[in-house]
Amino acid sequence: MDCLFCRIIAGEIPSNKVYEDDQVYAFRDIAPQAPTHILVIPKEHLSGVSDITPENSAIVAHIFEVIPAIARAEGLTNGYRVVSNCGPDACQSVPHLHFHILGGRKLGETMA
Ligand code: DGP
Repeated sequence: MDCLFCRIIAGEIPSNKVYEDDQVYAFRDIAPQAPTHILVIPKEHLSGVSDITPENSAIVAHIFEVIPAIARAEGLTNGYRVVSNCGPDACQSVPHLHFHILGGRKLGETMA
């Protein structure tokens, strides 16, 4: 298993967990870009958004149920941003599908 996030899910690499269920793991980003910066990942290895298909997309729906629950628990009452970088042009650095939750301050107006 050479995927960093699979190793985090397996507990081989320590992480600051904020949520876990049978399908999803969420933990604090090691290099936060906002006061709250959490990564939400499926336990199933998918390399990124481009790996989502009709056969596996239920996990994405579940992740998007988990995200607002995490945001509520983190007190992000004034809003937050959800980002998923996909591929080299988007500067994806870890090839395991993940959604960034960014919040805790007024974020920038531009996304690129
Ligand atoms: P991206 O660039 O969209 O692929 O985001 C990958 C994120 O993963 C990046 O914001 C930093 C974070 N990250 C990388 N390695 C680790 C790690 O070992 N632990 C944690 N908690 N986050 C990591």
